[in-house]
Amino acid sequence: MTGGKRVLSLQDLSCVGQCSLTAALPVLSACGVECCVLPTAVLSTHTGPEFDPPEVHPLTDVLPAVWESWRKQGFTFDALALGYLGTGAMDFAARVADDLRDSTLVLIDPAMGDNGRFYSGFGPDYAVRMAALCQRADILLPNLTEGCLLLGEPVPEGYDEDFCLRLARRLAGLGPRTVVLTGLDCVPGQATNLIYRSESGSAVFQSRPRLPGRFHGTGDLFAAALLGRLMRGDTLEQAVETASDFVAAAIRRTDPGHSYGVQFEGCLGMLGCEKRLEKTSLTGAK
Ligand code: PXL
Repeated sequence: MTGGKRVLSLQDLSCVGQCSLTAALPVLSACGVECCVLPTAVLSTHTGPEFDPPEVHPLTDVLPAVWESWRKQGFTFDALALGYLGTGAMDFAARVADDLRDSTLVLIDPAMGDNGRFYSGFGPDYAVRMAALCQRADILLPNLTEGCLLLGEPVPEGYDEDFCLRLARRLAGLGPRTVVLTGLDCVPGQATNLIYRSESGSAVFQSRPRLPGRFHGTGDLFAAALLGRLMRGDTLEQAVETASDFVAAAIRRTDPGHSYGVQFEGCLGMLGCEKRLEKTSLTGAK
């Protein structure tokens, strides 16, 4: 296999829900990146309150055979993205990250909670296992709730930039090279991301006006857009900025009556593929 960048997205397939794999696939494709998938479980919908409790079918027993088949064929990946896994896929995800470690960027979105709480079905034991997995991350991408849960700490109601910086430093202690804390509420009226690099101790805050409302799946969209843009050659700062622009545009585009996710589909063109196609048709190059 030759050509462009190829990533492996390892997370659940919520068949209806505009999250996890149904977000990663279109977003990475729009970035011009090949997205290979390993669904950890098939769910009828995501587990949010907008739906009935979902049908959940973990694929724990299937995953090792798929992985062995790929290993035999010598497949390689430029990046591995881990998201919502479920307890049945934690050990497998650790093994995949270990197998790929030398040549693959590992991005871990420790998807397990938001708004101060665990997602349905997860609890402190899951957070402890996720914290152990985080030592394998090049980039760790939690929201504030997940950051606190990973460290076994209460999620504060109000907090400032200093709190976020201390949280990022302690998350770096779990092992990742870079921590990107997302969707922070540390600057009044703004949604803020913090990029913290462990080696240099450097911290960059990026803020933009906070849009009203809470939306499901925005973390998954952000993670996929960030990774896609990195694969296209953006710096981390540029990639965080573009991922934020994309998610903000998708929220703005979402019909107020649409409750279970954001209608990001009309915003995919922002992610870069179109520009490349335009150039291709102008030059006639492949
Ligand atoms: O968007 C995160 C997510 C992914 N997958 C499933 C979920 C959730 C959040 O609730 O339930 C199945």
